[in-house]
Amino acid sequence: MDKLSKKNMELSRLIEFSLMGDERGSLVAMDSSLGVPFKVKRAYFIFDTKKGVVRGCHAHRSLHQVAVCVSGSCNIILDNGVVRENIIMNSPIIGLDLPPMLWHEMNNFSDDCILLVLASDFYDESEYIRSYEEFLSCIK
Ligand code: T46
Repeated sequence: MDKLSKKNMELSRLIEFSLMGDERGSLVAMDSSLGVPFKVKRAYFIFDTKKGVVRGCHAHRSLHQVAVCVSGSCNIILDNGVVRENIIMNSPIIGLDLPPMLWHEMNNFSDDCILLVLASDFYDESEYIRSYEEFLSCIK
């Protein structure tokens, strides 16, 4: 695949996890043997996001993540510098792959939204690209 076709392909890669349930309720497990494309070193979740807030607005140099909206809904916008794609996150069994060097923004959080994120490494602020101009020059 040449560079141009790669840049124009669909950006979102969704991972469907298995829903395990019984009469007591539901359970979803996530690890590298169940669809997460890396060994999970860190997990965090975003909740209680105020109305109108936009989060994210960065890319990661080498961090790989998977986001799952385990409650409520929100939008995640993916941007590779050429294509922008808006993904509606509203299922606790669907993970969105967030590979390195993919700009992402989150908005339109419902009051009950809990966005769980699994990450391939520990938190490191120097690993973030928080300027869109810098992101564009890095992916050239
Ligand atoms: C991402 C999207 C989806 C920590 O101290 N440790 C952590 O593991 C994380 C993730 C954040 N923080 C601190 C850094 C900031 O002071 O928590 C504060 C909020 O982080 P940030 O403004 O980066 O949050 P978001 O929602 O813009 O971005 C987060 C993740 O940081 C980011 O990696 O991909 O969610």
